[in-house]
Amino acid sequence: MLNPETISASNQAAGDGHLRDLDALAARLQRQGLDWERSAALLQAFEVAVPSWALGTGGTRFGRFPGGGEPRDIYEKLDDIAVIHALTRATPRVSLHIPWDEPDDPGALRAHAAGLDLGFDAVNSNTFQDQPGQALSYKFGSFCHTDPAVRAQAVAHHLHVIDVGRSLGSESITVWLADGSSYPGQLHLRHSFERTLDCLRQVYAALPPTWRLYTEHKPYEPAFYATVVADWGTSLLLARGLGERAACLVDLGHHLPNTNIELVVARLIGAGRLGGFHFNDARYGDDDLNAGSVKPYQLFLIMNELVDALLAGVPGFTPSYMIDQSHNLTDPIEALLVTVDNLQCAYAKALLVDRAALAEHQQANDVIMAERTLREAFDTDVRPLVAAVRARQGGALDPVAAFRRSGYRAAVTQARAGREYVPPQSL
Ligand SMILES: [Mn+2]
Repeated sequence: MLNPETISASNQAAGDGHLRDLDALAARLQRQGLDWERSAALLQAFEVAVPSWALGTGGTRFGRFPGGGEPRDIYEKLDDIAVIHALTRATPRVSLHIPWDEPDDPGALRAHAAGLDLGFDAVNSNTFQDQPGQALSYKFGSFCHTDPAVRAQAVAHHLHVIDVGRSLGSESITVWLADGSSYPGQLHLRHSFERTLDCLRQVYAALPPTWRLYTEHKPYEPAFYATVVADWGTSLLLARGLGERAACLVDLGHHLPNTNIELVVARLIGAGRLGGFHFNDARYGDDDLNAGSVKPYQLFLIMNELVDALLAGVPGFTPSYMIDQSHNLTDPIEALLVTVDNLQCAYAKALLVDRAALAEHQQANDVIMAERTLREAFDTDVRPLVAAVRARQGGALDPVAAFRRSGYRAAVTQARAGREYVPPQSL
């Protein structure tokens, strides 16, 4: 656990400069007629789940370069997530992957999490790999497979994941399917979709009444020719084919270059089927970089759609926010702290958009002023506001600085010696 005195010492060190910056920002927002306290309250309500697979060093096909003190089991992963939550006050839930982080005793894990002030978000299934001792292979797909016995095995796995999630207190399941074909002719395109929908119907029928089911689209990889759930349109077809509690998850890295992701988000909100996000960033493909690191304006424009829907009270708008990243070069805890900060800053900027002015400019077709209204918010340095919101909940003004001051990494590097971390692939 992180010593709370570390956070206050770090905040003390940054205090003077922070207060001057905060005063300047408050004065600016007041001049603009923006409601500072309302924005702060909405920002404080922004929460994002941390995936259980992001706490160790990831890797690529070219290699993996592990750092010190990587968590060796799900209990140690929760310890690390508790540190992130203590510093940011914005990550109170864990998104668990089955079987990578399947607990032997879900009740014990749930109690351990509660002791750390953590709960559980969506549970994630895995039918994109074969597990030791598994009867049938997913080499040629799971839900889309031509063999009904493989499909039945994949459905049974999902029912098991729901069972585990139920004992942990989760209320949703995320299904990411690697199903698809790498060569033309390999799969019947229509039939493979129908088989997938049929399997998902069986999983949906087993959902506890309060649960939601999310499907995540991905244009390519590991299937290189035709992925069954290749795009948001297919994901929406699945949601509509299942029922009201099925919705679409948008992984920011799962789009082809130049895709207008904020438009995808707006469409899914309009359809009442935006389930949530896997936040990350990408320059080329599914890079799994820190959210907001490469395309911060895109992240802001996505957040702008989310805040617009929130403030408009769009019916059924209850998205679930999760991170999905791989950390190959950086300390995973620090990378996640940076991501949470980037998400909070983008969200804060979206909260500061003058929506009344924007609506007027749109109505009047004043293109220059409409775009300028968005840019005005994006160009505002909101870091003092974000830091203040964190600090008033007991978090750190500068989470990375506080983390480095804490000596946590050095301590766990000593404490966790002796058993090796087994890295998963990102979803
Ligand atoms: Mn994902």
